[in-house]
Amino acid sequence: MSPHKPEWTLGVEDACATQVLEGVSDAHDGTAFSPPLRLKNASAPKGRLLTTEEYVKGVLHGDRTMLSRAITLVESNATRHFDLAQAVVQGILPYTGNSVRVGITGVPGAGKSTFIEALGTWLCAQGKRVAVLAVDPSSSVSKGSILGDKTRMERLSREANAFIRPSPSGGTLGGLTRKSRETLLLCEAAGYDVILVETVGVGQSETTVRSMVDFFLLLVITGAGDELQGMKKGVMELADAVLVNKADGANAMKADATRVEYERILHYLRPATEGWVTRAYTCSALENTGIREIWGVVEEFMRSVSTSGVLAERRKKQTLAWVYGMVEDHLRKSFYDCPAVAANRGEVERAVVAGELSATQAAAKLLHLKGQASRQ
Ligand SMILES: Nc1nc2c(ncn2[C@@H]2O[C@H](COP(=O)(O)OP(=O)(O)OP(=O)(O)O)[C@@H](O)[C@H]2O)c(=O)[nH]1
Ligand SMILES: [Mg+2]
Repeated sequence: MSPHKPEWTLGVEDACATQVLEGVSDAHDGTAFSPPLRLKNASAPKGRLLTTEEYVKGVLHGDRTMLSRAITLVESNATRHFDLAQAVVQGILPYTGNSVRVGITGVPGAGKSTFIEALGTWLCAQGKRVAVLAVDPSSSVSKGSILGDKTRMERLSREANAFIRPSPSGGTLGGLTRKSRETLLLCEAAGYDVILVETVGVGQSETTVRSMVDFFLLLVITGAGDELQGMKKGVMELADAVLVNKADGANAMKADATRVEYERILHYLRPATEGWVTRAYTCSALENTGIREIWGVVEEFMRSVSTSGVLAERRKKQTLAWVYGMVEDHLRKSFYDCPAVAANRGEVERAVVAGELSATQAAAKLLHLKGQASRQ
């Protein structure tokens, strides 16, 4: 694994805003972990782990290389990196909380990356610093979807005020959640005003991203007229805005009809955020229309929830949910990893299926085995 500049930087060495690093992939015990990434032009001492203070200072100075290194540390699955990473997160914590955190989801091909490129570039032109992260549970195979977005993030990746980081790869969704949250906090401490988190619209990753952002945007497209039937009601209930993308050319009218249809459905759904009405809009990420308007919606949302106290309450709840999420992950893992449980599971399962044991008795028996093992 080696750090590299993305090839879409077109050889513009100094103008490159992005050092794209691959996610960390290794065994959970850290045995296969590579040494910390060493970046070209790194301002920090090379070849060794830095001290907590060096990481914290580097991140707070907004040093992009140091930010990348701190993220790599947080993404490491090696136990020997864990304590240092946590000390760094602890150190930057007082400097977090000042950005607008926006999650963006949508089916593959909806135009999320193109939209992020358009929005991110526009925000940079407004003088904002923008970090783009991805949460992609499938990235252990694909090496992170953002890494594949060579053409679509080309402009943004050359912005001095942009920082793009692909999804960490490997590990469980729980592990991914922790890493993504901590990465978000690091970017915030490094002074990014807006954090855009892209996630593919499959399964649990939307819920994960919803639980770490302030504003959640659902990007949709027009289909053959049956697009709404395929849309899970659950995802729409997470959204603070629905944005119909690709409203351009011959598709513009259809996109507006789709928007009206979404508005109608949203009317019957529970809003994702107390005191906020989720509405549908159109845009064209390709032609750059509707981009500043949707940012206007985000700003209005932030004003409204900041004043009402809903934002503070949401962030508090998200942090607590994160704590208990980690507790549950740990409990689940320690249960399934318990040798006594593993040794007896097969027999208990057979007995339940054969009707010799009720499901309740079976659960009690396995938990008893776990309890006994923990006391030893
Ligand atoms: N006409 C039109 N095409 C668009 C627009 N936005 C994106 N596209 C095209 O749609 C395709 C998919 O865009 P992406 O940005 O890669 O979509 P994505 O949602 O990030 O896809 P995944 O990362 O695979 O989930 C590309 O060919 C884009 O050029 C738009 O506003 N109008
Ligand atoms: Mg994409």
